[in-house]
Amino acid sequence: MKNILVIGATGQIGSELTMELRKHYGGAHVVAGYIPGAAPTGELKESGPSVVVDVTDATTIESAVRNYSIDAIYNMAALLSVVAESKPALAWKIGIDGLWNVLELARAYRCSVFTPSSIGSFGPETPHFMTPQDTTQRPRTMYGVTKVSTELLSDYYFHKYGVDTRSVRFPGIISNVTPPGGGTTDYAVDIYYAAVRGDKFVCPIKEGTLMDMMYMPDALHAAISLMEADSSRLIHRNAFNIASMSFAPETIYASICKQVPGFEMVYNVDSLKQTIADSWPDSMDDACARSEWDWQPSYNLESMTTDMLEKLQKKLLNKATIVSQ
Ligand code: AKB
Repeated sequence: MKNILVIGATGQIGSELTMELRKHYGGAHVVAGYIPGAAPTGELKESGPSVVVDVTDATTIESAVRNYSIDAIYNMAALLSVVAESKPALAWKIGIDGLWNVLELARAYRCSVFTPSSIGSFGPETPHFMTPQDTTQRPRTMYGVTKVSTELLSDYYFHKYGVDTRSVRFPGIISNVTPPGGGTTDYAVDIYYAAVRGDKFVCPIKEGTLMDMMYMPDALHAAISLMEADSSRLIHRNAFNIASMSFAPETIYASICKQVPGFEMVYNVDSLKQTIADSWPDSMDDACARSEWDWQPSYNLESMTTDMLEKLQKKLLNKATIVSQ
């Protein structure tokens, strides 16, 4: 059985990815790496080992890799797009210096590595409609610069040293478990919380702005199935376009209104978020992922909305009951 280390295991994607990996490989085989101050709690803590791993400190990664005989690393540590614009040096340190540490250890200990890229790796000169797998990237955000560098450095380690690196370009990820923080696509999560709480939603993104989005179960499935894919079929590696839905704010709002009549949304556009969103694809072409490793999403906007509203209603109701006791 494979032993896996998840770096950034208490973050938005890392927390759910760790639990999903534990379902596949067994709790004892999946180590949750977290930074001091963000220790796992609840099920994440109880269901398997956890250890302090700071991606910027190679010694902490190395001791986890040695102590747990790690074969595969999911490197989920990153700052999201908006926060990276206010802390560019830190975004580089975590995203690239951190990746360097991971790749060097993967080379020494023969681990495979998954480090996600993003729709943020594209820029204003990228073809926006059905963005091809291989095309102009040239992002103008620090987040995008780190993501393109991630793709290039990961491919470099594969070609030069034979390190088994693989990656996908995640769209905005929507989940009801751990909220995102500091991303451009966060509005598509926040809108569901507002609907379930009965609040009016103030949308920071302009009407008509299309972006690729994906429900968390599909994102987890993508990461795990790519890492399990037959390497002889992979023509690309870092990183595959993956897509399941693309929508603008008014479309997700309409989908929620079908189930929450009377829900209100107004616009108060955030200029930084809007500039970033405008530079990203409207929709990506994921034909290479479909043909090279059989990628296929399960959720569309309607089925995601039904599931999000149901899960959040339960979650927020439970919280309210605990607070009132
Ligand atoms: C962000 O908005 O920064 C992220 C992303 C699309 O990579 N969710």
